[in-house]
Parts: sequence; C-alpha cells; structure tokens
Amino acid sequence: MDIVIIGLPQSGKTTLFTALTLGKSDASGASGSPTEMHLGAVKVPDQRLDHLGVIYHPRKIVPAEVRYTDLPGPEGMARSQGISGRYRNALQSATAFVIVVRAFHSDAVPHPSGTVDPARDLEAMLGELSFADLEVLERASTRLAEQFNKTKPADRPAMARQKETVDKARAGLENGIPVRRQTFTDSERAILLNYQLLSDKNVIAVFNTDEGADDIRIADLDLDAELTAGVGEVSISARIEAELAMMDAEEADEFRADFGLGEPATSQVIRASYDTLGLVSFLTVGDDEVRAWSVPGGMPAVNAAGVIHTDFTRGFIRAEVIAYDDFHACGSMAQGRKEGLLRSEGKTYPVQDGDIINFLVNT
Ligand SMILES: Nc1nc2c(ncn2[C@@H]2O[C@H](COP(=O)(O)OP(=O)(O)OP(=O)(O)O)[C@@H](O)[C@H]2O)c(=O)[nH]1
Ligand SMILES: [Mg+2]
Repeated sequence: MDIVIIGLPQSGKTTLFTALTLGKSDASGASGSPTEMHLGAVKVPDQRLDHLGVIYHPRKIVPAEVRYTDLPGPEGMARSQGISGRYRNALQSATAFVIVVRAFHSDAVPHPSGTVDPARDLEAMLGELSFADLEVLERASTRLAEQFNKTKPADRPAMARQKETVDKARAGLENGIPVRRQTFTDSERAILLNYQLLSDKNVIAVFNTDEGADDIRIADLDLDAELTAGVGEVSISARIEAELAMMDAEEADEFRADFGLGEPATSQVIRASYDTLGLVSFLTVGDDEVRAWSVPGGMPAVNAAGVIHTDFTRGFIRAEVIAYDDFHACGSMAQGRKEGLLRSEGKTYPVQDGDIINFLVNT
C-alpha cells in the first residue's frame, strides 16, 4: 500500500511522516530536508504472524507493509502551483492519500491563510484533487474530439464511448462529486483507470491538533456530505507523536501512559487506512516464510493468488483455507483438516481477514 501525504504548506506533513516512519527499522530518508521527497516503509503490526512464527519456525516472517511518501512544501499542494509538477507520478501511483489538516495553533508557524480552520482546509484539499482531475478530463475530452474525425470509422464507436465516459466523470466532478463516489459500469471504470484520477483514490484526513486538544470529527465540521463521504479520519498531535517516535519504545509507552495519550499515530493511521480502503490481511505459512498480504476484503481467491505471483492467477486450481482463529484453536493443519475446518475453496471464494491460505496452482 502506497500512501502519499499531502496537505497545505506548513500543515505538519513532514512532522507526521516522521511520526509514522521514524524508529521503524526500515524507514529511510527522514532527513528533515524540506525540499526533498521522503520515502519510508512501515510494517503492519500483526500478532498472528508472531504466533505462526512460533509454530513454523520459518526462515523469515514478512509482515504487510505500508509505504509513505512525503512531498516537499508547495508541491504537496496548493492550486497556484497545481499538481502537474514534478510529483505528479507519485500522486498518481498512490493507493490512497493522507491529507494533513492543520488544527494546531502556533504564533511561530503562521498559517498561509492567516487563520486555523480545519473545515476550510480539508475542503480546499479535497477540492484540489477534484480540480486536478477536471483539468485532466477536459484536456482528454478535447483531444478525443479532435482525434475522432481522423480515426478509422471502425474505431470510432470505441472512441465515442471513451469520450462519453470522460464527459460523464467531468459532469460529476462539476457537480461536486469526487470520481470515487460516482457510479460507473465496469467498462467505464476501465476507461477511467487510464487517467489515474486523483479523486478516485481513497483519502484519510489526519487532523493535526494541539497537544491535549479534543479530537476533531469530520461529521462536526459542517462540510458537504458528498465531498467527505467515505473519507477516513484520525486526530493526533503530529509534533508530540514525532517526538515519541524518536524515543525508545519503553520510554514512549511510559510517556503515553503518564500523559493519557492513546494509541501511537502509526497504528491509528494504519488502522484508518485499512478501514477506509476496506483492506484485510490473508496469511501464508511454510517453513520458508510466514507472511501477511493486504488485499481488499472479499477479493476473489484467484485474484488474491495473483497478488502473490501473477502466474498464480492463470494456474489457479483451488485454495485450501482455514481461518486463523480456527487454526489457533486446533493447533495444526492436520488437526484442522480432521475437524473439517480446513476447507477447499474455488476461484470466486471471497478472501476474509485472517484466512490462512495455501494456493494449489499449476505452474
Ligand atoms: N505547535 C505545533 N507545531 C507543529 C505541529 N506540527 C508541526 N508543527 C510545526 O509546524 C511547522 C511545519 O511543520 P512541517 O511538518 O514541516 O509541515 P509541512 O506540511 O511538512 O510543511 P511544508 O513541507 O513546508 O509544506 C514546523 O515548524 C513544525 O514544528 C503541531 O502539532 N503543533
Ligand atoms: Mg514538509
């Protein structure tokens, strides 16, 4: 999962990035430089893997991973600069966006708009995403219209469908509906995928609050329901979380307990991301590797197999599945089989969180 952190200038993006990635073994690039793009990866904590590790003694245990990207200052983004800049690729290839929304007060850090107003800023950022898509689709529509007459008659119907789809998405955006909330047929969706639209991606709002301040809830912000529908949310103080991320784990836990701070930012943001994207983890086990894979909940088994290896989709025969809790209760695959808990499932089986899956494939 690739999450790109965006937000108005000086909203706390780099501070949040530090809070999310620092102290994690494989974080990289959190140099604090304001002009560079920062990349960092965080392993998704999963106690089930630890337990499976004890049983299988694999050579390695591989948790699912969330990768974060922090874009430098203005690129990360404001309409004046547009988002057609250097970082467009990073934005387009994101699985989802975290939008950092400033809610902290500080005389030392002036807000670019003069006042602290989370509702206004969240709306502006969501608006940016739709606005960027409108620009892309307007250009696409013009281009398709120009090409139409130069196209062989046989290819015209396909091109006309393309233009219709583009114009439909445009009209939706003009009515204030992000692409992810618009209704399309599968073939329309396939056409739109080519444009890598930003408002098609899921969004998690991270409200960067003053220390000890109450959580902010989108529902309380009086924003357009269509614009914010399905947007995930987390309230944290990025600065304090960044400081805690730099301490060793024990010290940080003590500090959290003393000051009545909740769950660390990393786990809150990961959970909000899983919830917002509807992700689940399925598990694979063996002597070589015990591993978690994150996929959209309900993904057909044949597609989940393809996440492990593209060849597995073609060669899929069936999936042997046991729920982690069942496995945990009965203690072994052999026992699970005896008790009928280890099932044989076909291509369309919808994958559930915690499924331990052995794919039988023809390669
Ligand atoms: N008081 C307070 N200051 C904060 C908080 N989070 C960030 N800051 C400060 O706000 C300033 C900007 O924070 P950054 O994390 O650099 O913000 P940014 O969004 O990455 O900024 P640009 O990349 O320049 O757009 C820094 O001086 C931070 O120390 C917070 O929760 N409380
Ligand atoms: Mg920054």
